[in-house]
Amino acid sequence: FEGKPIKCKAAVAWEAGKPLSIEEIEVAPPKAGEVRLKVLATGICHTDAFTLSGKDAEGKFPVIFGHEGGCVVESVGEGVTSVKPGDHVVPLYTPECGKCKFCKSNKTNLCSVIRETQGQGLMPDGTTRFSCKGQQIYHYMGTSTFSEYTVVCEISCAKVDKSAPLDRLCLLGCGIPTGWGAVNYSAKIEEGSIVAVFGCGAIGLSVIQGAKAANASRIIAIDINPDKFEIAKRFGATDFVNPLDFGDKPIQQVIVENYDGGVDYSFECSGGNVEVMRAALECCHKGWGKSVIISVAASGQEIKTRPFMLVTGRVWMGSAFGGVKGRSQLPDFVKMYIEGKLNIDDYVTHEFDLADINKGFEAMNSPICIRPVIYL
Ligand code: AHE
Ligand code: ZN
Repeated sequence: FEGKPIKCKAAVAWEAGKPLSIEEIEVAPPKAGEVRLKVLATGICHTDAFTLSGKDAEGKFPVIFGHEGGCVVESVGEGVTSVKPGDHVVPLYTPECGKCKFCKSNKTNLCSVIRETQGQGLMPDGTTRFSCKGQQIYHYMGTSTFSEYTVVCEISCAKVDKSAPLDRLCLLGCGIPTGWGAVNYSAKIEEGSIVAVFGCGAIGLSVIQGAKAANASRIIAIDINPDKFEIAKRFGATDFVNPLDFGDKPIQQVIVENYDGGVDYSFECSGGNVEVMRAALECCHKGWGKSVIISVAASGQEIKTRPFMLVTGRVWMGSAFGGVKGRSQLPDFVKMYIEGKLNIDDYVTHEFDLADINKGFEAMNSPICIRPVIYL
């Protein structure tokens, strides 16, 4: 297991709020329980941009971002048995050790054995595998896919079918399972449900796909950008509501009035707007409506509602990575994709080479952008 360091290119974020810079970095060999991956393609998620902005309470710099990777195993550290060189892997920011209290519970996917060091940008032994110009570079979300090579834990590797293209499977690293799973694993909606989706980005569209797969009777796409409605329709939305069409009237009131008292389930995919989170809860039907918070709000933000909204039977919950236990369940998503039951291709609205990764971040601000895919 005496692997050698690899020199390669990576997009390094030296400090918050600055563009990424393409650097030659050194990637140390994987230690025990670790795997070194060649990254072929990666998506950019709003969470990468969010942490780059400096608003993430856990943000550390310098760092290599990226958590939607399509990868091939280059080498494995001591004791690694579940993957071997040449295997195709999607790295997981929510790992699955299979042994901890969380993994043993069927109520959660939040495996916690490496969560503390992962949040500090470190591998479990408290060090990093990346260096550049003599400086240590932090890992991000246990994945760091904006690099030609990365090192992740074995428990963070979802092995995937080699017959599906990695430049599409990379989107299974975050956006698609997060939305689809929130519907089918976290909320577990029933057939015939009326569903409201706040925000039609990659997460919202995945909620829409998931709700359609679950045979929801109405899927209401809510967005302040009407350009989103055509794509939402393609993914399965049946109704469209633009809050800007109703002046000062709170959108929750519009939904409650127009949908016979409100929706059975709402999913908040707004990109961290706490007012939208409130609206999503309050548009739920009295007695049973359930609202799922999915998006990430800036450090210091808080949600609120009248307690009466909960006393009268609404439920407020959240979901991370769609409640998906990655190593055991990501292969199901790959199967759905191969069988034509899960749309991934239509998410890819922009494509860039690593050298142009900052153009990918700029594209994220465009209303027609769902996901940029970066080729490494
Ligand atoms: N670090 C932030 C919170 C970030 C956060 O909530 N991350 C989501 C995934 S975002 C994917 O694009 C998540 O799943 N979190 C679960 C976890 O264990 O981090 C903060 O507020 O400190
Ligand atoms: Zn993400």
